Amino acid sequence: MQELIAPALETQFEKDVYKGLTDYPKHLSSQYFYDATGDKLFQDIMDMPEYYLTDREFEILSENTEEIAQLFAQGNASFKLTELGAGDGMKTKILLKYLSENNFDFKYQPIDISQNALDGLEKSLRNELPQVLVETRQGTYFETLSAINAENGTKKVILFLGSNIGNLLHPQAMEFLRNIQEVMQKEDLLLVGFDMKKNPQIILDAYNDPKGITATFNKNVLTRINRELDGNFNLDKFRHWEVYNPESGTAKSYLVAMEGHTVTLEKLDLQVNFEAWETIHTEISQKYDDRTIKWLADRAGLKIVTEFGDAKGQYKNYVFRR
Ligand code: AVI
Repeated sequence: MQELIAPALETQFEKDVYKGLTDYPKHLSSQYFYDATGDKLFQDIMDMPEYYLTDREFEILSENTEEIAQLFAQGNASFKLTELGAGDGMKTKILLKYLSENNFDFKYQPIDISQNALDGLEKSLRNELPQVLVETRQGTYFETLSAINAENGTKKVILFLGSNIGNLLHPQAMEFLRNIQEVMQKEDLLLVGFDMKKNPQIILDAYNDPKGITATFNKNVLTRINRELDGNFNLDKFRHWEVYNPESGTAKSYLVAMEGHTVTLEKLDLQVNFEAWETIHTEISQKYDDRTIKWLADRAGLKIVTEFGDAKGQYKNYVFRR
């Protein structure tokens, strides 16, 4: 039996897990994949040959570094480069290196939900690019919008790379872009990485690798619940399952219960029943086409400045202004 009276839930994590596991169908947010283990697993995913997204964006930023840098600095001597969901900053370092070697006047503000990722990034930048001024900030995208706006008067260039926007449903993505648009001034720019629709098999393979790294990443949310909420999820009782709808462009990740069983989360005073084959929806990874990007931008009040694509036409970086 599921507990019907909600106990006092303190953190957002507790509230979201409680809601997600008492809703039908069940769901958990992919933002909770990212603890120290999740960060490492995502690094491993980015290194997998099947996960083409990282290489494609790396290619775009490497091939167009000078043009992008000139665009950032246009009309202004100095700017603040804010990166939402910076992670390990691996691709951003291409831009940071060029900007610092060519004496552009800028400050780098990486924002990430994971303090662990930010610490690693700050340390690596101190070693690799010590002349870059870095000011990290921990928080969710929505929490940190105020940080973007902190220094009025300085040109803002906002980066949202790695197809992170794809982890938001269209209404959330629209709201998110609109919130950014609202803190942008006329000369500010927003550079966003979009994973484009393509052969559906390529997409499925990227989220369903044979070594099971993505499966472990998906299940990490259960490990985290076990650790932080005194849970007793048995990971072997769940299977990672990926579906991709080529019409909507939505890839969805699920954890499927392989047998009926009950899980207890002591900290939430909650027992969760799973029927055999019941699902927990954990992530969406949206794929785009130009038409959908234009539609999103219009609704968010953003204008397209330019776009950059990779040679295979698999991925695009769009630049927007308000
Ligand atoms: C972070 N994000 C853009 C990744 C994606 O492609 O949706 C997370 C990921 N999930 C499974 N593999 C990678």
